[in-house]
Amino acid sequence: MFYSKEEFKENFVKLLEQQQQPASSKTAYSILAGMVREFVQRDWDETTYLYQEEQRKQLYYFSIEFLIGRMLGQNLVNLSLYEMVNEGLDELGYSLAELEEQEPEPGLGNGGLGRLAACFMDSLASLQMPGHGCGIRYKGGLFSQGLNDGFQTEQPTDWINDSIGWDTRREDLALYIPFFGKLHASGKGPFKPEHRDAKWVKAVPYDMPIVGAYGNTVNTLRLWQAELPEQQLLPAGDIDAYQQQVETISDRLYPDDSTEEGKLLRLKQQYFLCSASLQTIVKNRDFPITVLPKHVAIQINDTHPALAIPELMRILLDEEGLSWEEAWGITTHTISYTNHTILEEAMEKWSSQMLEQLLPRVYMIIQEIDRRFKEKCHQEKLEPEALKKLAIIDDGTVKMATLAVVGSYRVNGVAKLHTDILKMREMKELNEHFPHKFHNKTNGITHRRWLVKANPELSDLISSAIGDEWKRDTMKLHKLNEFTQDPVFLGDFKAVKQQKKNQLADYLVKHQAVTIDPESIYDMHIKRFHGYKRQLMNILHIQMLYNRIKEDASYRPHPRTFFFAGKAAKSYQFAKQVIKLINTIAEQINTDPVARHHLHVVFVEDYSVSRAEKMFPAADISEQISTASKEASGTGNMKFMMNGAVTLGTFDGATVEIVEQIGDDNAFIFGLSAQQVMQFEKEKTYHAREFIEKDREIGRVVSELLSGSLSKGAENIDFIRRQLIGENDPFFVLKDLQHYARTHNRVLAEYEDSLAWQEMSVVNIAQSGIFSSDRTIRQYSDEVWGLEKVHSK
Ligand code: GFP
Repeated sequence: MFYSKEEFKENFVKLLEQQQQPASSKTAYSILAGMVREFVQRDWDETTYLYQEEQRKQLYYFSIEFLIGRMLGQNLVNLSLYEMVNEGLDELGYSLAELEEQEPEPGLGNGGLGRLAACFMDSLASLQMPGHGCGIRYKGGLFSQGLNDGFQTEQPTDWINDSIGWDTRREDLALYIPFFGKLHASGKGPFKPEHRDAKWVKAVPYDMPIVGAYGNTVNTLRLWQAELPEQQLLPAGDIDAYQQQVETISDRLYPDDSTEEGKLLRLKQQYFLCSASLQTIVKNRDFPITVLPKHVAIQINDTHPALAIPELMRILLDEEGLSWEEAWGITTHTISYTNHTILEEAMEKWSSQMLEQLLPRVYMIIQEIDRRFKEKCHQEKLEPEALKKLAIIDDGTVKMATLAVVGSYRVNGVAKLHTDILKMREMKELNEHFPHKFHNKTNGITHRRWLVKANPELSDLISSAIGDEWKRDTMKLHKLNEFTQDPVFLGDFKAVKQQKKNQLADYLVKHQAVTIDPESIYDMHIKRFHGYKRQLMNILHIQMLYNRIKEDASYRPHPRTFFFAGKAAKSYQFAKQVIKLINTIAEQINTDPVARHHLHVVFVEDYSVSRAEKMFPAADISEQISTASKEASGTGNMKFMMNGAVTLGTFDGATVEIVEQIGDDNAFIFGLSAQQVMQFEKEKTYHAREFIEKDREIGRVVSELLSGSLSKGAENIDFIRRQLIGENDPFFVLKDLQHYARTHNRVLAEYEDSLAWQEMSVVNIAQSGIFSSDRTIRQYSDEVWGLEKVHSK
């Protein structure tokens, strides 16, 4: 333990001296991380003890992803030790930033959904609320991304073997999960099935401390690892093969589900997470099971953990011996559900046959939930179409979103627009059936990582102007509104932004051998690759700009660097082709003797939390250009805003609420509205071909694309061609393209007026407080979970 800089230095040096090897950065990192881990342990034990002692209600957040990022720096920030340790190390000749870079980064998430879960963990602990995460300890996480000739490559990561281990193995809490097998009725009386010939998997929890700021709360993120069970539970046959089968359960996040085998593996992962987490909650309780909802709230993050509903029913019925009515009452007062998307493809559906085979008892319970719900709906005399929509099991598939709504006590969308669309359209029938279930909880982000940690220069500047109360209460950022016209403050802000831009430029030289112009405008489109997120529209616009520079000698715009970063799912060919297209266009532009002085396209490889921390603070422009109605919320939009980037986007997701906060004058909004998109979808009156045929610029760029000159061989754009032409451009890329281009021109003109631009940036920061995940968590707690603050120093 250390409480002063001198004490820290003394301990650190002592531990260094005990090392056999020379003191590399890696060794120094391990020593420092070990010291912080020890620091945290005492508070962690105390928090755990207090939770048991006070018997306060606990929240368990079930999520297939937790994109937590590196822990060392954030833990130091939350412990208020960052500056002290930074100075201490500096005096010893070490750089804390460099040591932080040594930490292997867990790739336990893909995009916004997983990062949201991580922000929520931070907020729960910092608000001193008893809330814990339950997830999977994927050995390989998501893949790490590389580029080969502009194509995405995917390599497994190995964050576990390389790690100092923030997490602790809890062998004492290991559990066993049955898959496959057959059910047999046992004894007389109520049906009590015996599960025979099951294939057992051992679930071992690894607990990770989640360190809260401003107090001594340390919550737990429990990640389950799948292992071979003990001898007596092993099946007959080839044990090595069985071990391999078992271990794949916690091997990768989102295994390829284009095959039946892949689908089965995903289903196994989901049940593994739900069953292990629920079994521990029920087993380790110290209250009667009938009062579970008084002591426990479970939030399911999207439908991946929706099997928690039938699994909790199974435990209550078969292991606790409750009646169906009692069990259903408890389940539907314990579990609540967050929906993150309305995209048809992402609304999970499992084949009944597969479910029945893999999880016979759970499937039987789903059938009974469905039967009872259908019976109720029939009594309401609904139209057959409505009945079909309300069915949980339909056409040989189980609709997980419907199951999640029926089995939860509250259901929420993640931004106002998204919740409205859920209520009015996607889940209209369910909302009518359960009128009080649906509510909105607009997402948020933790300012502790995305501003205090990622941008200490800006944090200091803000504190120098308004004091540092905003760190505890981000609504206090409002006070910055008094500085939006202050030329000195605006000048200081500009200098900080420049510093962050320079830092990113240096980082890219070092890590990707890319040189960019720090004086250029940094325009960033960073998120997972998807058709609706419209990276394609962005790159087609860049190609239009290039064509204009080549054609018109008088068009020499302010230099801009366009950044792209994000991963495409392994089997998502369209998205992978967009990545290739971006890199092909990048090469053409970046090597052009004229164009390269005005445009630069950079694809930042292997996007991760730590890279994001370097990018958000350096951005001038935040691209939020999804097809309106498709992006449930977005959280990158909030990270950019908080760092003073100005939004160029559509009226979609939480961007609508961002604009509500800052006013129309402080953002650049373009394109179809959600209403218009939905109208076109309904009436089918949009024809992409007309844009190709009638708009000269669009026609040109599309023909360049289709002729193969932009793709180095037309076969590389098969899927893009299919989407734009064959499927009539379902994301309205060509429809919005010209409006997007005109809006870019407006952005450029405004950027030239430096003071006005800084003013817009500062208004964005001043109004960003409401998008802190602390606000979101308070709302969940007040309106859904009923948690109480536990203790503070
Ligand atoms: C998904 C949705 C986003 C939303 C996040 C968190 O994120 O609109 O902000 O969940 O709710 F699409 P991605 O996984 O797509 O990034």
